[in-house]
Amino acid sequence: MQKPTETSKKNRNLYLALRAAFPEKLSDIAVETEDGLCYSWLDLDRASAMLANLLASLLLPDGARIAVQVDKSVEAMLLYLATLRAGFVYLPLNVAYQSAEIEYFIGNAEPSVVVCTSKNFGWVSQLAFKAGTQNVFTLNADRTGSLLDRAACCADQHPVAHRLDDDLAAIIYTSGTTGRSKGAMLTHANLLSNAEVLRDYWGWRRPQEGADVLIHALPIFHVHGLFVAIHGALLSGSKMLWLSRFDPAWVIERLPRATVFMGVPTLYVRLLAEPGLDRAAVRNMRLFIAGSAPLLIETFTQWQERTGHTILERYGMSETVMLTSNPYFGEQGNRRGGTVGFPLPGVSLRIRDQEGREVVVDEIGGIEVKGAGVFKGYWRMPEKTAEDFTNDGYFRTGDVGRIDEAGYVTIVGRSKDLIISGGYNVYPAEIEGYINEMPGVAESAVVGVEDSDFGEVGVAVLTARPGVVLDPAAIIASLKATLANFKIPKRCYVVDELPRNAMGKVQKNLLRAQYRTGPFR
Ligand code: MCA
Ligand code: AMP
Repeated sequence: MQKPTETSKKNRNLYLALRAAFPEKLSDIAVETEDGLCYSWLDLDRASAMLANLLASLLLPDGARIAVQVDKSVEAMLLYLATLRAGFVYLPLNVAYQSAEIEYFIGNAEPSVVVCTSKNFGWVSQLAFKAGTQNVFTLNADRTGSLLDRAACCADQHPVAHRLDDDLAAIIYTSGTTGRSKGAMLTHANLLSNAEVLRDYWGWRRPQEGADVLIHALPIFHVHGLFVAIHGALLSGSKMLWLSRFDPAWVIERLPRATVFMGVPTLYVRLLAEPGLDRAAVRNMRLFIAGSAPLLIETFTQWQERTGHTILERYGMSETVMLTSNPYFGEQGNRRGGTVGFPLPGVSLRIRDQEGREVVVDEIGGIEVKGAGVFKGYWRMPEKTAEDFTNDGYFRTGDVGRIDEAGYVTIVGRSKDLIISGGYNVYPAEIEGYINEMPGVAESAVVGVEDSDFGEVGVAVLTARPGVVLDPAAIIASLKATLANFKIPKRCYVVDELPRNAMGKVQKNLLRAQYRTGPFR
């Protein structure tokens, strides 16, 4: 066995790096909510210490997972920081998930602690106890619940747990093209290295350099809102104007006091629909960043015309954190609409064709990546992990793209059957699985079609068993009772048969073309 070197033994807990970046004046405001509630940097440190002490007092095993399905709140962010601090593994879950989805995540991840809202405590705790979880706490957006009650009795100092680069910090579940969701295991080094690269690449300003102010309007159970936004602000000591949900009017009201905004394309589309979005509103803004889904060139151009700002589009994944970005600093080049910019420092990105040959400039192929942000593997799925990596260690993203002469990467499609709706991923295979189980359904296909608000939305096309008359509205109602709301197809059609190719495979491209438009939601 290799003897650990001094560097490899150093405490590499991500929280240490975030904490070290807090401004000197800890009494300054770190987070301000839409209700005007303010948290100082000292508050963040003390409250996360109290929560970390609570977690530590539970005598959890090493590597214990802390599963959290709560509404967005500053306290939920503090719980994330506390989990890092105490050295456990954070497992955020979309609030829209319903019981079948939560049962799978809890069964698969076997968390030692589950935190849910009081409203869901009945069914979530039942699922958790059944799966062997010993501790279930509640946390509500109004700062009530057993988690904070218990933490209130804990000390507000906490020695940051010793963690190495390769130790897990978080598991982010991403759905699979076949079968159930996979938990992407992200380490302290994955998250910290990416956060440091983005801090420098996007020119985050330290308080002494004029201080950035971030409008945080994204959910905090996915990479974008939880890591890219929060780490960016904390690692530069920047204040966050915290919104519990995205409301375009709230954002516009805060723009004059802000310098940075991050959003999925739908947020930009909705902001453009507001008459209050003008040059005066954005006069102090430094940077608008978009990602998680393709930003339409129309949105990019309209934004430029209306605000005078050029949106910086970047590209990433739950498995890799951020991979590419358009430049911030002018000397690196222009921000080009329709592209996702250059591979970030430390990211090796290549494009290969189906035969595994690296393609030439402007030729299309599968995007493969390597770098410090690339995850450790899928939780308890070694075969799936092995399948998604090449022999020489590149991760196959499932995205299809090209690189132009100047080095800009453009994503032109996906080899994975995936719909990205308003920045959320929806896997047709999962929805089809549920529809196919419904009485009277012979088979189904779910396809993504263009949508002016969400970018893309799902449409379900299905056939009935002989002699059965299916009601599309009843199919949708039944899905709504089972699945997270953003996964529900916006339209549903019953047809005589699904188009197939010579191999018998459903031709989803034909369905996409045929059902591109239709009676709207
Ligand atoms: C809500 N609905 C949706 C979506 N959101 N339908 C399809 N796609 C969606 N994304 C539906 C609801 O089911 C409901 O339908 C109706 O729309 C209104 O719901 P509501 O909750 O009021 O919606 P909203 O509050 O307006 O939410 C829209 C939103 C939200 C703000 C765009 O979806 C959002 O915050 N998206 C951001 C997702 C995100 O952060 N992704 C980053 C992933 P009904 O009325 O029929 O019930 S991280 C990632 O992708 C990678 C790593 C990366 O690169 O960042
Ligand atoms: P997830 O890991 O579930 O958050 O989703 C990651 C996927 O989102 C990627 O594999 C891409 O398909 C997509 N994605 C992220 N950013 C962009 C972008 N700027 N443009 C196009 N697709 C994107």
